[in-house]
Amino acid sequence: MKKVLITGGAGFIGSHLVDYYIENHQVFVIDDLSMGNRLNLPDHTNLTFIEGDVCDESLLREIFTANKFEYIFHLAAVASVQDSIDRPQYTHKVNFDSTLMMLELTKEHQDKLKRFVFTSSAAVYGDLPTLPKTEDLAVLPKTPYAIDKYASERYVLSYSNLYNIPTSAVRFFNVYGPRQNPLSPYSGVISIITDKLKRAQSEETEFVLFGNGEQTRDFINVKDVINALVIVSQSYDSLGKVYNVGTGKPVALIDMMELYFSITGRKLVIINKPSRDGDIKESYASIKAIQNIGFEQKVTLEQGLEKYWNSVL
Ligand code: NAD
Ligand code: UD2
Repeated sequence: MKKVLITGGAGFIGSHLVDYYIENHQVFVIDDLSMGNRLNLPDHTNLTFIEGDVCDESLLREIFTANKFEYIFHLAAVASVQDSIDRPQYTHKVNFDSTLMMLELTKEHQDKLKRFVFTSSAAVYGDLPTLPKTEDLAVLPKTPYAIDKYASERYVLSYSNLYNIPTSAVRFFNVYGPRQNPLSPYSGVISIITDKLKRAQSEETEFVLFGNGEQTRDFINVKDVINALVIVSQSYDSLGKVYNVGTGKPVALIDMMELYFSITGRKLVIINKPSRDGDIKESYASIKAIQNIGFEQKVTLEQGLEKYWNSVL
């Protein structure tokens, strides 16, 4: 059976990728469970779960020596921007050093490799005003998280050109769906709202709205994200390239909230506060490049919110 390695596979997006591969592949997950959860993973004979740190070179070397992977998806990261601002040295190790180390190991063990895919972020664009964001725009990474994502992404793509290793990268916009951890104030806004709506049945529940709610985001359902990852990993054209992963449609935060309230039949008490420092007013992706290799959005925001809500009831 073909082997797939998914770092960060016990997390939100990684666990959905595990679900995609698990029936027909031998799936290896390495995750230190700092944010992920063992319960996100299926109980399946095709799964090998390794609780460990992606910065642990001897552990990674052992895994690469014992297995020849067809696909490697490097998702493990400290995904919180605020955490990267609070602990830049630590997050640099996880968000950058681990990528370079994995690339070197991949170089030594690439016999069966079809693709190494790195998950970068729309954060690399910073707050430059040009919209929509196209992959060839100037970038302005402004936080340790964004800087490490951009540097990792460049290394990953350069390994394709310099050493002929099959690599690609993706820049996720605002991903939402089941299993996104809502516990940090910097968790995805849809996971925070979902968590609060659940509680709103029995008690009046407050939601702090930063800014006037007119800020836009490109919310993409995790199912579409998995589809995008699979397409990028299988396309020949995507070798050595980076792709935006979004829907191409800006949605105002307040409109998303109204839609969610009407789907659930519940409301939250909105507490208005000033915008967060550095909050981006408008953000959405150009998805022409990924559409050209076969991607199309399948889950509308309405369908995605409905499914998410049903999954938590
Ligand atoms: P997540 O936090 O749910 O998943 C990341 C996983 O990595 C977690 O399970 C965590 O336990 C694990 N991890 C962290 N440090 C580790 C370490 N040192 N060793 C091993 N495992 C470690 O986040 P997610 O939303 O699923 O994000 C997946 C990837 O996508 C990340 O690289 C993130 O930066 C990127 N991304 C996500 C979004 C989004 O909207 N969710 C947007 C842009 C980019
Ligand atoms: C996303 C990423 C972040 C970074 C950034 C780069 C997520 C979870 N975050 O931040 O990692 O890549 O893009 O631009 O993917 N909001 C509220 N109340 C809350 C929480 C959020 O009003 O309780 C607002 C928030 O101020 C923002 C919007 O909701 O205007 C979306 O917030 P988010 O944290 O989900 O995502 P974003 O785009 O700020």
